[in-house]
Amino acid sequence: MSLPDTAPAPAVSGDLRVAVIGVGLMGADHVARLHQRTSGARVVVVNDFVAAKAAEVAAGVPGARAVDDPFAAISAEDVDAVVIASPGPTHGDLVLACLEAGKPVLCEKPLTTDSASALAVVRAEDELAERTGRRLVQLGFMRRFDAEYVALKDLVDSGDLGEPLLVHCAHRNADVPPHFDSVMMINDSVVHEVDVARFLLDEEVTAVTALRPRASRHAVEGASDPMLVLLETASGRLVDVEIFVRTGVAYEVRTEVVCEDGSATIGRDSGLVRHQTVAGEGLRSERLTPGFRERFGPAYDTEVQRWVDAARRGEVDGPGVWDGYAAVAVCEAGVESVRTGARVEVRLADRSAVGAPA
Ligand code: ISE
Repeated sequence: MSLPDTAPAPAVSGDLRVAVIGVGLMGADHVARLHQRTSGARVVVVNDFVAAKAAEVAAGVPGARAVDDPFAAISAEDVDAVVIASPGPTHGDLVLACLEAGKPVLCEKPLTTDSASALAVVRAEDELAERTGRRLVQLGFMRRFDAEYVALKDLVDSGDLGEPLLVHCAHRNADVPPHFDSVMMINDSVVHEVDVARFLLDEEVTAVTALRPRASRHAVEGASDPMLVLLETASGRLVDVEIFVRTGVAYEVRTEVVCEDGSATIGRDSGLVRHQTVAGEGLRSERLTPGFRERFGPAYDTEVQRWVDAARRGEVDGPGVWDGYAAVAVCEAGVESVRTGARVEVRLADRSAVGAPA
């Protein structure tokens, strides 16, 4: 691949003109978000491997057009920046195309589907940053923009609770599609806790053990649902993740950090608490969040707005290419642990050897 010799156009004075690649659930959400709730941006190009879907989404956004080829969408002259929300296996090549075109990109997870190709993207962006002084890739780890996670991170960083020692996470979905197996439970779901662990603790995950207890009768054939995934960090902290994707209840994402002088929890859904007598029994109830788009809707809005603002300034303001690579490498170890039942060490490249962040 050939990267641009000169610095990519650093700042955009008018609206950031965005191409959205992949308009399934998440991509269509991003189109609506950019169109309705984001300032300083407009969607000009929409692409999907189902051409009719792209045409339908584009038709709902004045000034947007559908483009059949994702690479043509990226290189289009009137496109300043790109959102990638297509299936994971397409991400690596699309991100490389954005680097080649010198365009900022917000890529949904995963960066790529294996650590070797993810590292190649890290190297490509490092090389570009060295020559142009500019980074272009942001990963869609939206929890870093969620008000509760930000408050938790601020508290941990403040040192008020002392050193963090353990993190307990629960990640439960009411239901997922039939093809969602144990591998997807790691790559699509636990990947968020991997990023949360790295975000909250500011260190790398070095080993993963996936424990497969008795499966729920709702688990699909061959899948281990629920699982307990244990992450070890470089300084010896432990993060346990309960992943349970067919609870039949609601979307429950809770994180508790246990520190030397106290602990803190988020994700309790503590909104309106209702007291009522039903069938002669006094009940107290709270509404549980139905799904991740409801739970993290405001976080996605903040993420995209900050991405747009930063891209217009010629900067990246969020998790970058290394965070994407580290998450892929940890999940790769996690998948190996699911398959072998063994504790698997994460084979992470040396950050300094591939160049520090600009
Ligand atoms: C989904 O792909 C997501 O990214 C959600 O944030 C996560 O909670 C869910 O488990 C995944 O299936």
